[in-house]
Formats: sequence, C-alpha cells, structure tokens
Amino acid sequence: MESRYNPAAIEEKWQKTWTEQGLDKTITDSNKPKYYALSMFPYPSGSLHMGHVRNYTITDVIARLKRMQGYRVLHPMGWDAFGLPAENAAIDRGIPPAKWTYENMAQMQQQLKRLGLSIDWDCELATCSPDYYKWTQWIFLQFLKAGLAYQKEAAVNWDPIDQTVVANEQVDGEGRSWRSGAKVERKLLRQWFLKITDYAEELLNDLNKLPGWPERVKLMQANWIGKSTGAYLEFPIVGMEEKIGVYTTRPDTVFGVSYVVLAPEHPLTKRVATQEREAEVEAFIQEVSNQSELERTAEDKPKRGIPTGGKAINPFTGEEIPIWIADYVLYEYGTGAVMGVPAHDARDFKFAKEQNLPIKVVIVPQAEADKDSTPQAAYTEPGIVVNSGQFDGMASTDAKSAIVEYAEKQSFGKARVQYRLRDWLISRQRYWGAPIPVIHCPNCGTVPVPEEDLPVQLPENVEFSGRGPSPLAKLENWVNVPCPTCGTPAKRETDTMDTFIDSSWYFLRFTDAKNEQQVFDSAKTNDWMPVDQYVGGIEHAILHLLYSRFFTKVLRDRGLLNFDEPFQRLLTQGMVQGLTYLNPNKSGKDKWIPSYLVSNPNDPRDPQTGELLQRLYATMSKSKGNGVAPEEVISKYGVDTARMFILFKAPPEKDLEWDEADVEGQFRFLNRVWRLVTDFTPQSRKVSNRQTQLSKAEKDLRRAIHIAIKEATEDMEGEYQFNTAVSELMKLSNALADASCKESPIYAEGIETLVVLLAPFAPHISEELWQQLGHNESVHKQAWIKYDESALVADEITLVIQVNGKKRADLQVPAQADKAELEKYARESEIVQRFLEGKEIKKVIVVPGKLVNFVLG
Ligand code: ANZ
Ligand code: ZN
Repeated sequence: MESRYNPAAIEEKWQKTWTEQGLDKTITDSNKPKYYALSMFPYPSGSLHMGHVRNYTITDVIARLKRMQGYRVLHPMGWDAFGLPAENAAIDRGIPPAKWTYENMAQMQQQLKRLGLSIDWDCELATCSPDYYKWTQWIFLQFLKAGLAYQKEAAVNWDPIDQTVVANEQVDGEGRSWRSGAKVERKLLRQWFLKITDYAEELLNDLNKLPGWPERVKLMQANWIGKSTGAYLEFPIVGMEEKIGVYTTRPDTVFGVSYVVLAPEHPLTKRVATQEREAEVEAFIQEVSNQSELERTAEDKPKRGIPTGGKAINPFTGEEIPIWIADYVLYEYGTGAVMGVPAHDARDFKFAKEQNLPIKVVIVPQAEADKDSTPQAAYTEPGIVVNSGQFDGMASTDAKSAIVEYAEKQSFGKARVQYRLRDWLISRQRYWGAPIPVIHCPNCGTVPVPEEDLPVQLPENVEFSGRGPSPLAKLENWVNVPCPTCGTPAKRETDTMDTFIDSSWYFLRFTDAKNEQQVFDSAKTNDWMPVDQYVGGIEHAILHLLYSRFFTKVLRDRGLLNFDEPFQRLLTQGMVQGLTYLNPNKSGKDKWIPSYLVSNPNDPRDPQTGELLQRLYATMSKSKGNGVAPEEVISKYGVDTARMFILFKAPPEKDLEWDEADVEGQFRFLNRVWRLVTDFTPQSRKVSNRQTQLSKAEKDLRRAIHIAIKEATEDMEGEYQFNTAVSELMKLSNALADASCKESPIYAEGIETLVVLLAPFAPHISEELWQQLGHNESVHKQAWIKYDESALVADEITLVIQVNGKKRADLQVPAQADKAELEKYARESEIVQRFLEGKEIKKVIVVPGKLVNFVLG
C-alpha cells in the first residue's frame, strides 16, 4: 500500500481507468431523472487559464454530486471555434485558421482531461466543423422562412486604408482601426439582420420565469431590452404634405414643445432645409456621420445641432416651431425625431440654453407655483399641468393618458410602446465563420441555398493579407454559382455569421451532438432541456444569454422545442484574481508591476524608480503579469488540491484571490485525509465491538458524521456554497482524528463517509482511498449518503446557569429535559446553591436548551 500521498501517480492512474471504463458517459437509463449541467464552452485560444479551471470545476462538482444522487447527467464540452483570433493568427503567422483552431482544441482538450472533469467527450462539438455549421446554416434558413431574417442598409465601421469592415471591438477609443491605425469611417452597407425585436416583449416578460437567475443579470437584460411606454405624435411640416412623427415618453409636456429635432440620418432633413441653409445642413450631416454612437450620446459633451430653416406645427397649439437637426438624436431609436421640451428634459434644457431657444413651463410642482418665470433647470418630476389649455390643473400623470386620448381622437397621435432593443446585425465581412447560405441571383433576387445542399462549406485554401475585402469575396470559383431556382449565373453571399449565432444553440446540439439527419432529435432535446444549471462569466450576462433565449423561442415556435427558456438556473462565477502591484504615478500598461519584480513585499517599490507601490488583487491577465498557470499548480500539488483550493477559497459567484498559502493548506488537508484513511485498515474494522448500545464517544462521533453529511449536502445543493461544504469535510476529518473509538464500526462509517463526501471535490484521491478501503466499484458510482435525522440529536446539552444575569456555572444535562427539570438541575447544582444561600429568589427564567437565570431580591 502506498504510504505517502502522491497526487501525480494517482491522477494518472485514475484518469486512464475512467476513460477505459467510460465512467463519464451520459447515462441513458431513462428511469432516472435527468440533470443537465453546462459550463459556457470555451474559445480555443490555445491554453486554459484559471478562469476556465474555476468554471469547469464548478459544473463538475455539481455533475458528480447529481450522478451520486441518482440522476442521469449530461455534462458536455465543446468549442466556440469560429472568430477573429484565428484569422489574425493566419495573417500574423501564416497558419490557416482551421489548422490553428484544431491544434488549439487538441491541446486544450488534453489540459481539460488532466483536470479530472467528468465530461462526456462523446458529445464534443466544434462550431467551426461542417457537421455543426451545416445546422447553424439550416437554422438560419428557418429564420428566413419565418420572416425573421432580412437585409437592410446599415452603418458599419469602414477602414479606408485596409479597405475592410472592422468590428466595434477593433476600433479604439479614438475611433482608429487597431490594424491600420486609420480613422474609421461609417459606411452604409447591406447587412443581414435577425428580428429579435419581434420577441422583445416575451424576452422581457419571461425573465419572470427565471427565479434561478441572479437578479442582477435579469436587470441587465431588462435594461437592454429597454421597454418604454409613451406616445407617437405627428407634427405637420409647414408647406409640405409630410409630417414629422416623434416618439415621446412625456406626452403631458406637449404644450411646452419649443422645437422639433431630427436625427442627421432622417430622410426628411434635406427636404425641410430651406435653400439658404441647405449647404450648412449638408456639411453638418457629413460631419456627424463620422462619429460613433458613443461619441454622439456621451453625457458630458455639448449637444451639437443646427436649424434647418424649416418649420413644423405643434398640433395641440397650432404654433409654428423650428425644425432642427442634432447629433444626440439617434436615427435607430423611436422615430428618429424628438419634440424638444427644454423646461422638462435636462438634455433639451441644455440644448435650448446653448442655442437660445425658448423655454416654456408646462408642469409645476404645486398648483401655487409661478408658471411664467424662466426656470434655472429642467423640472422632470410629475406635477400639475399649466399653460396647456384644457388640460390645465390636471395631475401630469393623468394628463399623459388624457393627451394621448385627445391626440387619438384628432388622429394626430396614439399610445406607443418602444423598445431600446434593436434587430441583431449578424453579417460579418470575414472568413472564419459560418457562410450565410443564400445566393444572389440577378433574376430571382436573394435565394436560399436548398437544405439538401448544406453545408455551404468554407473553402480551405484562402489567402490572408489582412487587407481588402473578405477573402471569400476574392474566391471566384467559390463565389460564382448557378442560381438554384433558375440556373442563371449568380453569386454566393460572401458574408459569414456573427459567432454569437454559433453559441445561441450549441446547448441544444449537445443533447444529440452526432445527429447527421437533423439539427437534433426533438424528443432527445426536449428530454434533456432545459439546462438545469448553467455556469459562466458575467461578461455574457446580456448578449449571449439574450440571443440563446431568442433562438429557443423561435425554434419553439417552429415546432422543434417544447419549452420557453433554455437555462433554468444560472450561476455567474466570480473572477480569479492574482496579486499585483500598482504604481499610481505611471499610466497605461506600465503602471502594473508584476509581483516577481517586487523584491520586498513589506515595502513594495518600483524596481525602476523606487516609488512606493500599492498592493492589490486584480483579475489575472497577461498585461498585469499576475496570472498563475494551471499547469504550474497542478504539477506542484496535483489537480485535486487545485480543485479543492478553488472551491474552498470563495463562494463560486464571488471573486477569488489566488493565494499560494491557501493552496498549500488544501494540500495539507488532503494529506491528512490520506493518513486518516490509510492508517485505518480493514483489519481494525473487523474488530468492531458488537454492543448495540453506543458509547458516548461513539454517539458524539456519529453525530459529527451526520452533521457533516447534512451540512455539506445542503451547502452543495441550494446556493452552491462549496467553500462551507469543504469546511464541513475538514470538521469531519478533525472529529475522526480526535475520536477515541477508532475500533468502532462508527469510526469505519466515518472514514467511508469522508471519502464519499470528498469524491465530487477531489475525484482522484477519493477514488484511490475508496479502493484502498477494499471496494471494487468506483466511488463515483456510490449513492450519495443521506443523513440520519436521529443521529443529529444531542444526548446532552450544556446548560448555562446565571444569577442576576451573570454566568456562574455550566452543567451537562439530558437534552430532552423540560423546563421544570432544567430548573431542578440548576437548583441542585452545588455552585448555584452557594450563591443562593440565604437569598430570596424573586424569579426564575428558563430558556429551554440554553440557560436558567435566578433573579434574586
Ligand atoms: C419629449 C420629452 C419631454 C421627452 C420631456 C422626455 C422628457 P426612453 O425612456 O429612453 O424611451 N427620444 C425619443 N427618440 C429619441 C431618439 N431617437 N434619440 C434621442 N432621444 C430620443 O426615452 C424617450 C425620450 O427620449 C422621448 O421622450 C424623447 O424625449 C427622447 F420632458 O420627448 B421625450
Ligand atoms: Zn435565379
């Protein structure tokens, strides 16, 4: 028998055995209830970082627990494998994207296997593989059929040097392309969209069906959807047939409108401009078109705008008001036009002040307030309506509906609900993504690729220069195809899909990953779905989760799924942070001083300047030099210690500070468990005493065992407080080490319980110890142990005795003693009798299970 804990040997041995035995395969025994545990799948960047390790360890513990609790568990893994880094690698290093990606996947799979994760590799998928993206394309065609995919002109970031479109994240804070350094322009190109706005209301309402999601995430989603209720009102244009429609949340302020503002992109801008202002208006539009939305709407920057010279009429007052153009009005929101009410909107107030426009009060805090003075700031609260004709004197909240009703009757307006959510722009002018499966025919227009022709394969031999249009557009023999409908020479769509599409349905494919006939067999998918527990980073709180919810609802409406929401419970794990130092006098990347450059941690100094540094924990990253590579820890302490540390150091949703001393603490704990179990021989188990009546020592130990089972289980289930669950295991190991009944069967029960409870956390050492205890079957196939309620009850309790509220003694008494008996025990105690001698007892207070207090006269 191995006498020393040797993690490397044990881990290698069991990882091999489990693979051979197929222990991690999804159990298909359909009599068992299902459990689907899912980690957000990784981008195959080439190496695992500590954040991955944390993410997958969390779902692994859950998966292992659930298997032991009698569930059939799906715990799959795959690769979010399309995307830009592969193209950059191709440009920078001349490696084809596919080669780079598949090599990274192979490397990361090895790393994952070393972590002892119970992943069913039979369900592995990669989004860049034709047998996956065939179905991504198929799903796109279903959206197209349902009228949920369409093309329209949209602004893109255009790099004029490289002659290519760049993604938002490739444009720096100054609006320059990361590659060429050129100032990025906004250009209108025909783009593909998915109509997520059709589902805005359901996506919002169904957040109520997700009690297992963090409130914070639901709030972020709700804000992103951004439902707003208000009114659509029409302002006729002087001298023209057309009207300007505005969207407002404050119809109650319509009598205070001093001007109307159009977004620079609004189709009416040029038409409303008077001749003498035309050139200026044109120039302004040109100027704004180069700004990003962020620049245009930033709070702190002055609002820029110019008058068009045109005039509109306020339909409520008949008053003529000027029509302006301003950069802060966004074309994509509402109607792309707003009514300006400076007295009651902070932004309009600022704009009116800057541009010298009239400010008219129409709401006051109380009826007595002065309604004709010029305000110092916008009054944005509800109040009493003034200066508003027949609506004067109404509460502004009531005036809202009254004014909308009036507008409806006069047919120049109506109530309207507006969402901030916009349709999802999914086309990317890139190579490494799923080609959008349509063909553009001069006769038939846009023709879907017939389903039997899928997948539209990505050609492999492509040149990457990093310049010019998408490499696909340059491949003549790929682009030119006959139209599937009429046979005329036609052209393939050369845009590929946003990689967020790939990840919007991968959790469905996992349930039937190898299906070559269908996207998935609905019976299987409906059986496994929804995911019972999803775990991933908060950075995906909005887009990935919203898109996945959207896809689920669309596929449900296409008859493929029978549930509304894909992820029943969501856990957003905290960041893994490493120690680093900060020089507050430096800026940019240079301000981070990696800890290995700091010679004296008690007096941390900048090695270059000698300045005093701040010591802090920050998310591990290359730029801060504070990362700890998983391999480093694993080769020093083993995987089980790394897992234990990660689970013990912080609750899963909180940030975790990497601390080598605590890693060592967990290593010592596993060594302690190792000794406890290996010192216990099956021999000593046989010499068990036969008495049915348990000794006090045995009762105490049994109680400790069952408390550990109860507490650890509860911690692991509800809120996944693995840190306190590990503490319970530590307590149990202490109780076993201190036990004075090591020959008893209760001790044997304790040893076995400890190993079983440890199994989900530290799968290798627990398996080894389990076998050493003489078992043939895997510890991971054991049933999770249930606690015995009766074992939890203590025989005796400690009773505190007070005199006049002051503690004078404590006493061991039977736990089931009632109030009268407790008082009797207390009175009989020697010490108390000394205190009570010759005194009059005015009152006796008995708190059952706790104390007896004698109040003396
Ligand atoms: C007049 C008004 C008076 C407004 C007032 C507010 C206060 P939410 O809640 O976000 O929906 N708005 C409408 N469309 C806009 C666009 N395309 N670009 C910029 N601003 C736009 O906000 C709706 C309000 O934002 C609308 O209500 C409109 O200003 C402005 F005392 O109309 B309001
Ligand atoms: Zn055709």
